[in-house]
Amino acid sequence: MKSIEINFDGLIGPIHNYAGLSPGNIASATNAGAVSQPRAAALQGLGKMRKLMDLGLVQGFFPPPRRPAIAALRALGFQGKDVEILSAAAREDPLLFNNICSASAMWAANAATVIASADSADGRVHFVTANLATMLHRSFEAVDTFAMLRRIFADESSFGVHPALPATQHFSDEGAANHMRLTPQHGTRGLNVFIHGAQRGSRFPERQARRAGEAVARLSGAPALHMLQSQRAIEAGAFHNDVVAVANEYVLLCHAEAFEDRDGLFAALAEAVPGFVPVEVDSITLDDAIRSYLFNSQLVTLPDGSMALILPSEAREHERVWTAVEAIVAGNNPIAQAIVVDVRESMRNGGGPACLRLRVPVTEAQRDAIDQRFLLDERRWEALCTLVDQHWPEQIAVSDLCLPELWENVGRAHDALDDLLTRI
Ligand code: SUG
Repeated sequence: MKSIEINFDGLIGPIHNYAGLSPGNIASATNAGAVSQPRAAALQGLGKMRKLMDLGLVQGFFPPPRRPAIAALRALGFQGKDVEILSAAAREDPLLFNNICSASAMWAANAATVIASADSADGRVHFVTANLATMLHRSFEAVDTFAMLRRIFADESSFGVHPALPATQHFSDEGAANHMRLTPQHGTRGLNVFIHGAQRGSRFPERQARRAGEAVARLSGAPALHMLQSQRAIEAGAFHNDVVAVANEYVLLCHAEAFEDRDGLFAALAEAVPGFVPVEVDSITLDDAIRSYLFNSQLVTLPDGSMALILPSEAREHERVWTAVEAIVAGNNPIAQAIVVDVRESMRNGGGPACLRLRVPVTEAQRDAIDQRFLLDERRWEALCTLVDQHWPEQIAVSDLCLPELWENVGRAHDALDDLLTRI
């Protein structure tokens, strides 16, 4: 059966800001306290979506959850009207307050792990919502993400949407950012590779537990391989595997130091995946990889069967990295083009092109079963651009987060989005 992959990008929310909430994510720490540009950020994200549509790919989007996350504050005992709750939290616990103001749901690669129907035991596409248990600000996403996935993928004969695993270190789960599916082609049974961390005394948190991948494989019945991320990569700032590796169908593009047991992984893939092509890069350092986000590219199959790498502009501006990109494109592998996109506002929080999207492999029938409002065509894309232009704030400083005027503006932007979703 013909299958395609749909990229669902997180629409960057109106409260996008730089509060420096992710230790181990070097861009987030470096830009802490900078002034953000939510409108430009969301338009950059929409520009990337448009580029993929223009390449002939099917593109979806996820609406941002409402922020500040007042429901999370209510669950923590804050009471009263919305504005009273926000004022009390901002006054009594500024750190918690910044955490409930994050627009981090934009990084849809962390929303869930997706198992293709060709791999699952019951022939449905499975989504296991990520608990994002390691970072407080990200842990608030799971409840909204689960509800959103149930809404968009509501057809239970096509899709199985699972709630998050228990939100503890034992099962800490950052979703598809630590999952790679290797297969001869999208519609064929593949091997699901789950990359995890471990408690190794690293200077940065190891955010993915092996047990999370094991649970996802059990819940979906998918053939799975569990491999350890290299400690050096984590210590260099690769807080998710998708900062040092990306796979598409039978191709794995990765940094030479991405995995603890590189030889074991390559041998297993050569055996399990007919036609497996590794494209390993050793001409740049891990530090180069993390600064440029070369491996946080989207690797996509174009309608003519060739592959394209969708890279952040930071990779184009880095001399050694761009030389490596030119060698990849000229090399003996299916990657035929390198296409540069500007997602700088997201990059400054450590989110490149691949972080901003969740890949959903579907058959034609499954594609039709998706809530069509969330699949973009020209008209919907234009409508989202107009919405952002009219309602997203131009700038936010971290100190603005506690201003009632900002809460009102952001609330109106979310109301306008909800209204658009009833008409789109
Ligand atoms: O979880 N940044 C995100 C970036 C996620 C990137 N995703 C993937 N690699 N798939 C994170 O660290 C920064 C938010 C702040 O500091 O305000 C943040 O959450």
